Amino acid sequence: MKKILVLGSCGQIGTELVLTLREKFGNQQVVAADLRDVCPDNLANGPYIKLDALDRESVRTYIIGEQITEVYLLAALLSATAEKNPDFAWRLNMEGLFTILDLAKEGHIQKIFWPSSIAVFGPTTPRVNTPQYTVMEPSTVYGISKQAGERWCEYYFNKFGVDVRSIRYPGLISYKSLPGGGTTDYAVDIFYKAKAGEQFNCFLKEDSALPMMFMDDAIRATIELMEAPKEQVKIRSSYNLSAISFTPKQLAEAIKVEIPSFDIVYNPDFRQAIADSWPASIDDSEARANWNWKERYDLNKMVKIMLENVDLSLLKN
Ligand code: NAD
Ligand code: AKB
Repeated sequence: MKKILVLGSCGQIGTELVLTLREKFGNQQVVAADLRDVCPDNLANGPYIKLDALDRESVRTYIIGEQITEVYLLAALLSATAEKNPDFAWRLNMEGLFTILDLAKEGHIQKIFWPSSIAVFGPTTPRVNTPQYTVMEPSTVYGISKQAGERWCEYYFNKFGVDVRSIRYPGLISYKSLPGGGTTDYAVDIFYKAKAGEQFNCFLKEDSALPMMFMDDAIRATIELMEAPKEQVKIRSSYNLSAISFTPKQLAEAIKVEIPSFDIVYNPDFRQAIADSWPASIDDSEARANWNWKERYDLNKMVKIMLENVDLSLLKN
């Protein structure tokens, strides 16, 4: 029987991933783990453990002792936060991965999910419809760590048969928890201001196009990839995945259809350079061909759902 550990479970992806995995496989089969002492209310329908991804011995003891079969490793520093603390970002983003890859190599874990990002691409990558295989010269510490992680995942698969699966997520948009320090966070923050009836001060330029995805699509893609028969998972570095691409101006216009008084101003900061180094859109034909990926949410559908559901009280926690 499956016993799943989601390490880094209290963040933007983990919160929704844990709940969806529990619906699918049973509450007791999915353990949420993060740095917090106490389980947050929204994950209280199943087991929670305080676990530091950097504490190799504790992670090993827990996974071996509890006979965990699958690990989703989400603990990381995202692009904007990582630029402020590059040494720690490199350490966090790499060491936890080796701990989990080694456990799988030793036969303690059957399957791993490790997320990569569009940040693996860089300023010399073709920006439009970025192919799966192309020039990759990331210019952020976050992107360098994700690219290195991809190489190690593929290496552990080829050399040791480790069943590791990965997606290069675009910017993810959701309302159940707040984003954790990325360059694409503006596309979530904007909804809180729109709903509060306040002006939004955007940290990217109005014409800065980036690949994005509604969280429901991202969670479904993650579980579809993890449940796909092994032979269909032909890429063991990480899959390009796409759904929507838009600029801040296009997003603001879609919000104005729902809230005509919505107002936005643009004051680009250090995150603009990060966005400029990333693709504007992604070619994900390999994911579509290998495991039948297809998105369900477009810009307008996503905007309507976000405006209906963003909860301003989340900002107070
Ligand atoms: P997040 O920052 O919202 O959540 C990360 C979680 O990890 C937090 O709850 C944090 O407390 C926890 N964590 C940090 N250090 C830890 C440690 N040492 N031990 C245990 N837990 C620790 O991030 P997210 O948006 O949920 O992203 C999860 C993963 O997906 C990351 O690897 C990120 O790079 C990747 N990703 C996210 C996006 C996105 O748009 N959200 C896009 C591309 C890739
Ligand atoms: C970030 O902006 O850092 C993340 C990502 C695209 O990896 N959302």
